[in-house]
Amino acid sequence: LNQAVEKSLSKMMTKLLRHAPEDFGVVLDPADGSCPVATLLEAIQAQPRWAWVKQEDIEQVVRNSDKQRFEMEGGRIRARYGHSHDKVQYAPGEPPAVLYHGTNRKALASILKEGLHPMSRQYVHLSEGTHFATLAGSRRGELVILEVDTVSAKQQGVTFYYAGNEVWLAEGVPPISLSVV
Ligand code: HQG
Repeated sequence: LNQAVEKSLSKMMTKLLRHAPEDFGVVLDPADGSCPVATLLEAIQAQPRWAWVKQEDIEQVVRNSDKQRFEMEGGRIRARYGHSHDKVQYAPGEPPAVLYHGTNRKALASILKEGLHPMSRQYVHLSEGTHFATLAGSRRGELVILEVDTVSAKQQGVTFYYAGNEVWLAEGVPPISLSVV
C-alpha cells in the first residue's frame, strides 16, 4: 500500500470502528467495541472500491498508524479511542499526576468556564505527553495545550480510563483542574 491508499483505508476503518458500523452492516461488541478482523475485512471488501483489500493490508494500516488508532488482538480489532457511537467500556486506571489536552485558541474561553466536555465523542481525550495533544490541538487553529491536574480532578469525582499508547479518557474535566501550559 502506498501512503495515500493507506491513509484512505485508515479513514474508512476509523469510520467503521468509531462512528458508523451499521453503515457497513457490522455489529461491534457492545463492551469493547471490537469485531473479528475477518468481519471487518468482509465489510471492507464488500465495497467495490476496496474489493482488493487483504488482511495484510489491514495489518499494515494498524502497524503504521501514527497515533496507534487501532488495537488488534486474538483475531479481533477495535479503535483504541475516538468513538462517537456506542460507549466503549475501559477499565478505570491510575493516571500520572499531570495529563495534557490539546485544543485551539477559539475554544479556550468556553473550556476554562465550563471544563472539558466530550462534545461529539464519548470521552474527552488526554495524553501523558504533549506530542499527542499537539497533534490533536493543531487540527483546528492556533494550538493551546492544557494541563490537567489529575489529583484535583479525582477529588472532583473524575474517573480516568487508559486507552493505551499514552492516551487517557475521561467523561469530563472541571475547569478547576485545568491550566494553560
Ligand atoms: C473542544 C483525533 C468548547 C476540545 C485527535 C476539542 C485526537 C470544547 C473539541 C482525538 C469544550 C472536540 C480526539 C468546551 C472540549 N467548549 N470546546 N467546553 N470541551 N472542547 O475531535 O480531543 O486523528 O472530538 O478541546 O488527534 O480534538 O481522529 O476531540 O478541540 O487524538 O485519530 O472540542 O481524535 O485523532 O474535538 O480529538 P474532538 P479532540 P484521530
